[in-house]
Amino acid sequence: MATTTTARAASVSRKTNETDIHISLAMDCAGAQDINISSGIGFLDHMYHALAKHSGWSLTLKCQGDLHIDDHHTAEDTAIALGMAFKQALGEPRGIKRFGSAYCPLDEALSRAVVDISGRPHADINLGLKREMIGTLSCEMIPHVLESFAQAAGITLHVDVLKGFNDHHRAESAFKALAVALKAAIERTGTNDVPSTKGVL
Ligand SMILES: [Mn+2]
Repeated sequence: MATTTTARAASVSRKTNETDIHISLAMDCAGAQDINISSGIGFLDHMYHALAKHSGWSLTLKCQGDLHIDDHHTAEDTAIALGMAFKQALGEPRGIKRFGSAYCPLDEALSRAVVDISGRPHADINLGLKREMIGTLSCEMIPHVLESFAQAAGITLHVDVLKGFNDHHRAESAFKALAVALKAAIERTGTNDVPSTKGVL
């Protein structure tokens, strides 16, 4: 059976009374990536940029959020919309490796991410951040961003920061590990197989 090599891409718009988000995601862009992130929260942009860069994605993410209240809705809703875009771009999980894992260091910090494109959303996130904020992003929102992404993407995700003194490094190494793990999990096998004993994901 012929295998599909259709470019995996999606656009998502998500508007509520709290946020107005537009995302374009293309997954197979290594070597020609175009990344343009503007959430209104600098450190969140930095994390999404790292995620896109090390996943090999092109990603445009624009959010107009209610930052006059706080960072919560913007952080959560951008993660939900990105998860929706991921799921939509991937389409039926056929002909991919399904599992991916990675360790990424950033200087003294070290993170591990393990991904299963399972269709069963589950997130177990342990970042161990000590600060209240990094820039204008609440540290409590950083695991919530990863949980929200996993929920919307329909994936199983375990992220653990294993070492590190500096919270910026801890968070960034976590997003980089996630990126590398996702890149592995969505890698094409060259078959059209559904990677499950059930025959469906
Ligand atoms: Mn950094």
